[in-house]
Amino acid sequence: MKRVLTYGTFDLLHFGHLRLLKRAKALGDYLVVALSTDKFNTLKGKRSYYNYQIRKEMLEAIRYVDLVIPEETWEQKVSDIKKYNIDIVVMGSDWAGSERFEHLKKYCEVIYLDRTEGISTTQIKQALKLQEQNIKKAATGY
Ligand code: C2G
Repeated sequence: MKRVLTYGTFDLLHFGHLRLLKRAKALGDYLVVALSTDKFNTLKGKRSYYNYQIRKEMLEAIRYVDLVIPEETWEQKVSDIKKYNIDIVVMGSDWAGSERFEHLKKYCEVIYLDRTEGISTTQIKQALKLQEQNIKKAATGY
């Protein structure tokens, strides 16, 4: 029974997130997702559109996800690995080489999977804002 763990905010869930979760699960038999709480997001300098409960509900509906736990601090990763008997920590390649994950190699395997190009939560928010502006401009002329 290979147990996999990944971390993230997973706001405005999109196919980049899904492809990461699918590939992470394929590396083992059980996938734990440590989901950034709203408070921890503030620490990360992020403000999610959906709150923790909604983001947790959406992740729990994904067939690849077996358990969702809260990510509240940067420092909890080693205790997560021990508490959930994790064999592999998986993150997208934007985290490759980060000290926040490299030091975990003393406790388990750490694998970085290619990020899905052309999609991000930030991109979705920007596209929606632009669309809103274009609609307003078409309606009002400015
Ligand atoms: N991801 C991806 N492709 C994308 C967007 C995201 O593979 N187009 C991956 C990220 O690399 C990450 C996961 O999906 O592994 C979740 O992305 P975010 O919610 O943006 O996670 P992040 O804010 O990087 O949080 O302690 C670590 C942090 O909690 C990670």
